[in-house]
Amino acid sequence: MTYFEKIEKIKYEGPKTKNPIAFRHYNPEEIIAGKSMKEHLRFSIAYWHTMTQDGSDPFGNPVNQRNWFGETPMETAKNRVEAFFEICEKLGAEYFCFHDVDIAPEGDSLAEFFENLDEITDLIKEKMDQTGIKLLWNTANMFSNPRYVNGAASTNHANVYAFAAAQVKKGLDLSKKLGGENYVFWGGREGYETLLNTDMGFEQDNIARFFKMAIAYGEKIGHKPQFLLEPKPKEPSKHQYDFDAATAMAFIQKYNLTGDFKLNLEANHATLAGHTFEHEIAVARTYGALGSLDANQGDVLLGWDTDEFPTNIYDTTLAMYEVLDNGGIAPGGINFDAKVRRSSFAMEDLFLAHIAGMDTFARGLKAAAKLKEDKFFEDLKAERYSSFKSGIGAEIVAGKEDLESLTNYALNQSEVDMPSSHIEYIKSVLNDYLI
Ligand code: XUL
Ligand code: CO
Repeated sequence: MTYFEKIEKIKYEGPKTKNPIAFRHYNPEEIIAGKSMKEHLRFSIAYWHTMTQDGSDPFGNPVNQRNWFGETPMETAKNRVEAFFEICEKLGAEYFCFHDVDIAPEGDSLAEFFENLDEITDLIKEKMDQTGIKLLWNTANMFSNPRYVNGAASTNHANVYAFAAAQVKKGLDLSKKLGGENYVFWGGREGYETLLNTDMGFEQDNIARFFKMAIAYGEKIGHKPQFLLEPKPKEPSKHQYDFDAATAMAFIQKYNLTGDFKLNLEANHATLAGHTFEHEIAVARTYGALGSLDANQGDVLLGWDTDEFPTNIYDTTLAMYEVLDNGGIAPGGINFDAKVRRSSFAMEDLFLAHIAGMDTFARGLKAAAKLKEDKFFEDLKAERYSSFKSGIGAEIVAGKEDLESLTNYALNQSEVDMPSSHIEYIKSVLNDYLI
């Protein structure tokens, strides 16, 4: 059975091709900076946006044309597995990610949901074995069901906490079954509406207890994927606890989760928090906690999570530069947490959108590798901080100075002659790497 009859396996045809269903920049086996492009990029397809998103918005009905609907929710779920693996294979994406509710219907009870998950993951496992496609991460959707109206691990109701725990236990069992390399916690509704009725300290302690239970269960079943926390400042909560990378790191450190948790950073979440994507990646990298990336982009004119496919090579270049500086992203990857625009409702748009995203990251990788080879940023930074390499600067870095010794030093200096940063020139030269 094929769902995309007219689409063959996507090939690299080079920048000059006029074939829209071909890569113009992503050439999986091409070696860049000592590794193949596919090893650098570790592309992953998100089950939710690709398989379950229907194109509806608060003002409009579903528009997406999809050919996998069956007679029952389970039949649809099974068809989706077939169609999904066809997409991954044809795109040459070697990883995928899912929420529990993306792959199987919840049914009428938690027990029925778990049975459905078992049945569907049997199918998924078969497909993984046939194709070699791997699970980058899975996660539990603990924000859509009405019970999670006040959060999951931060809920005010202990029974809700138990339901959430059951979903995560199941998620870890499925991660073990499918060999998941990472396991994500995105705190969909782990935040608050108003402090008037919220005990923030208690809720955060409960979230930490929840994570410790997940770590303990992973140890018990002998399967410990890399746990990842995905920051986002708002949406759906008015204020989410994992606001940004720095806030998430403070949480991880406060509760002694450093060895077990890293971060999954998403471009549009960064911009919602008032940061660039590269800022968030750099924060994680400097903490030694860069885990994985959710690739997408927001719209500068809109203040919400539009989850567009990444097409901005400036952003992907600076993101990939951080990844190269980190020595790579594995065992994480680049997961397209991105959805086609409402007016891109045709089946083939799923391919066109992913090709656009993969090509944009490929261009970013190539530009970042060239910047690295030329020591573009290294030289700039070496020059900028050169006063700390010798003399008083070297003494400061070696921890040999104190406020008194530095006061004596400063009193004997004439006013500092600060050099200009020439920022505009730097940006102009950087542009030459992008085209
Ligand atoms: C929501 C979001 C999620 C997480 C997984 O903005 O990014 O899809 O990636 O729950
Ligand atoms: Co995400």
